Amino acid sequence: MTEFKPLVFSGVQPTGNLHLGNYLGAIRKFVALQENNDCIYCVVDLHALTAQLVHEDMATQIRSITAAFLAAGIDPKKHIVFNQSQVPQHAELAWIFNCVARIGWMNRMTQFKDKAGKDREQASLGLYAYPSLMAADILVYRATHVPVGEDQKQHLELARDIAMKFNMDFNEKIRPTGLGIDIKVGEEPVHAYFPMVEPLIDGPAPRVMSLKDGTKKMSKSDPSDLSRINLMDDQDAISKKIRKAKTDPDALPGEVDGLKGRPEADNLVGIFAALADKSKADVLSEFGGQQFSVFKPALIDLAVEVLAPINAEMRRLMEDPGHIDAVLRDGGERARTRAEKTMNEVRDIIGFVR
Ligand code: AQP
Repeated sequence: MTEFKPLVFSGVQPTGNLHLGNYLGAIRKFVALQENNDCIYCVVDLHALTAQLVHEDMATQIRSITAAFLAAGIDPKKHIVFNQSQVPQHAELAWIFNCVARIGWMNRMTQFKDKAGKDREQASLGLYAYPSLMAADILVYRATHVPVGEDQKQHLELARDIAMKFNMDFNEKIRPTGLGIDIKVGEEPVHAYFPMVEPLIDGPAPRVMSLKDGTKKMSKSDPSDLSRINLMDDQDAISKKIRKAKTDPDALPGEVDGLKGRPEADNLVGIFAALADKSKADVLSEFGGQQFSVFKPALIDLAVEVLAPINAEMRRLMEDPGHIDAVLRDGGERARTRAEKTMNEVRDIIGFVR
């Protein structure tokens, strides 16, 4: 093998209503990538237990994320769509990665610090180990490319560190199997079993911010529903949230530089640009000099135009949970076959008897 076969993997947690940030930062990229790549998209339900153990209706949450994938245009026949708990190999590889990753690496993860908050002693062990399970999600398929929002960049760097340490530590055991590819780490030749994953973060909206505070990420767990546009929001809700979105008193600038120090204006222009598939400069050449009283109604029209068909299709799909479950079961079976192949190779590399 001269190089790893390109494979796209990404996941979304079933932890609440999907929002515009999830859509623009992740799901829309998933859809675009399926044109020219082999793709695996996962509803990461094991991750959903890390911040909150008991969920009122986990099954509906899983189905709703799946419905969003399908409604946005992901093809579950050409690619693989499944929920993580149907493939136990993710958790098995995560255990091995828990033994590869170093405590010092985990201590640097900013998402753990943000999510655990002040009362870190009360956070679950799962929340702390979350990035190790995420590395396993990707590497159990030896995936090479991972489309994510900017908030996941640090976790992907950790996945690369884990892959590299595994490759180096087991190098003498991997080499005779011929299962990897030869790479150089500095001057040292390494026969790498796991690829160095490439994050795909670019795009017009790698980090969509809260509608109430342009310095905070738009997030499912923000207590204020007015902070985000949910994919299930109807036209009235979208319109109300954009009308109430925080802004400043100035008119929009004519150039992108003029957005500096104006986080809310920057965010709304970025959302417009992403929804319209344009650059921020294009949006400002149209709206520069205009007040928000002119810009916001145009943004409402655009958001409704893009999101209404997805919203309608999600609602239609959610009326047939049997169909969604069948998609997940079929995807789970196909994912399991691939993951078990990797795990057999990993078990052999480590030297487990099987
Ligand atoms: N605000 C955002 N802008 C751009 N991309 C985003 N993503 C999340 N928020 C934004 C991307 O969406 C994908 C799925 O995210 P996730 O549900 O697995 O976890 P998350 O990043 O923790 O998302 P949330 O919405 O902020 O959830 P909570 O509140 O539960 O933490 C990822 O690719 C993510 O980068």
